[in-house]
Amino acid sequence: MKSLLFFSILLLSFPLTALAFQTETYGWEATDTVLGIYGNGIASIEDTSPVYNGAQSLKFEESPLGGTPQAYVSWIQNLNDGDTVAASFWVYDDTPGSTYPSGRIWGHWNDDPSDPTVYDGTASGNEDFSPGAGWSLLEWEWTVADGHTGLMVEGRIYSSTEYDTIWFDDLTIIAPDGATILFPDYVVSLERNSWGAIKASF
Ligand SMILES: [Ca+2]
Repeated sequence: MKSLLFFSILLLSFPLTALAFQTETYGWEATDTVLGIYGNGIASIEDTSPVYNGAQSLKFEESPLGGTPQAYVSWIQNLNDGDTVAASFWVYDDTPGSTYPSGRIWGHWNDDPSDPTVYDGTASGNEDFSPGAGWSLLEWEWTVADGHTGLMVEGRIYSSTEYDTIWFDDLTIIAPDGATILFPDYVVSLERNSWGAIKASF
């Protein structure tokens, strides 16, 4: 009995460091679209169709045609080497196979917590395009290295015709507890996560 009690205490005293992750989601149910855009992308709220979940999604179209427009959908800050960040979102693409438009999940480093336009190099991502049978899930996991502290998650559109359009919904981010996860409504997230640190950086 004594040894059982000791064993129970031993189990309870192990910190759950391996599980110290936070999960946050964003579904474009309010008015905020993106944290920023690179290239010829136009972001707006879709309130009719297609919507994956809830009443709204993010509509992302390309105009004029050129380059690979990127919608900045989440910014994860306060990262350290060895941290892992996982992101996923649903993409609506109804042109099957390799026919454009197609979506992709990608990322780049931004280590300046006060400026969402800073680019500190590619973080790569999932090489797969959305398959084009309607809604599909794209996901990727990054491991932080080389002293980077901020990761910007991109929703990309690959397009062949002006006004090609894809839609995003139900974004999920899983990051270490110590990180700050920012969504397009980031002022609210900042207040919730680390208002003091944010006030210091703006
Ligand atoms: Ca939604």
